[in-house]
Amino acid sequence: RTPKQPFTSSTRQEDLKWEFPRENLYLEEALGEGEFGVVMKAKAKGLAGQEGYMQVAIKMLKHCSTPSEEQDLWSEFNLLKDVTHPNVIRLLGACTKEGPLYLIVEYCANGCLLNYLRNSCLEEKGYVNQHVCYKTPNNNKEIRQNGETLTIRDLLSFAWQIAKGMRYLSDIKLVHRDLAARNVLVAAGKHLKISDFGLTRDIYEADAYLKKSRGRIPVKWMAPESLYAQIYTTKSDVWSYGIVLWELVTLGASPYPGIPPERLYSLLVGGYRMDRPEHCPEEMYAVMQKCWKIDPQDRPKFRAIADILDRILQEKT
Ligand code: ACK
Repeated sequence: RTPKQPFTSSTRQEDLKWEFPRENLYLEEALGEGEFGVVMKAKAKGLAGQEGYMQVAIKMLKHCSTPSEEQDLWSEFNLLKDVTHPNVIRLLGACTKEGPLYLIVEYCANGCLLNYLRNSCLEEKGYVNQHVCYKTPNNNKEIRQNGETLTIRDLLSFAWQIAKGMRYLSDIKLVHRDLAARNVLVAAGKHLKISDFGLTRDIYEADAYLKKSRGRIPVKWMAPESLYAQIYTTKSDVWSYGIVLWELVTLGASPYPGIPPERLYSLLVGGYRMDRPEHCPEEMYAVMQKCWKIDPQDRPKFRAIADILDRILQEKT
């Protein structure tokens, strides 16, 4: 694997091995929209040597997207070509010729983790605790309907799967930069896949990536050094991972409820951290606290986090 090449036409030519005939894609409904992208459900005929039709998701740009957003989608394409891990979204092909860029990725039947959590209830000690269907400022439902009933073990397994996907990304020296429950997908069988690589940047040589300015900034998921100095490393991904753990145990609540984003940095530097949520196992809160150490070097590696969760899960069987 070589460092990511600058965006040139030659970068496009190598893409032929991923090329999939556009006419063999049958677009269905939109699954969702981001700031500049659209994700469509689709069927692909004869993809990856398979006979018949395969359910896939297609990532594409909106009509109003800018050249820089187009470049982000190309960069996501280039990164996804090199990633193969069961807990990271898999690229299946692309349409790069005679039309807009389409990235064909595996379809995750249960959508994004944030919505999935928000539609779920927590089963505790053998009964469904309807009131652990958290009331959050933007999700003020007391009892969720038609969702999953999850156990603490499910939540620990989710935490473990995300840690394994992140361990892999950090091993290949990729910094995600936008790790959050909204950017993790839930496939059948409660399998999680880390997604949304649009902002991911290669850190092959440099230890940190200084971001260029972009639109919406996910302040409440960001490490203090990212907020203050736009420094993004695997260690800032570890901070965000701690926030994802908090999202897991609150079934998708919004972090730092009631705190305006502009006050967050000074609170964090002053030592403020979110409390242990109700129903959060002590060991899981201990991991969160380690992820939120002010000095990035004091935060654990994803490898260590995955090992801790593996051990907790084994103890719970
Ligand atoms: O919760 P959702 O329906 O699941 O809302 C988001 C939306 O698109 C914007 O990201 C859905 N989505 C994105 N990628 C996929 C995929 N590969 N499979 C299924 N749903 C997806 C996501």
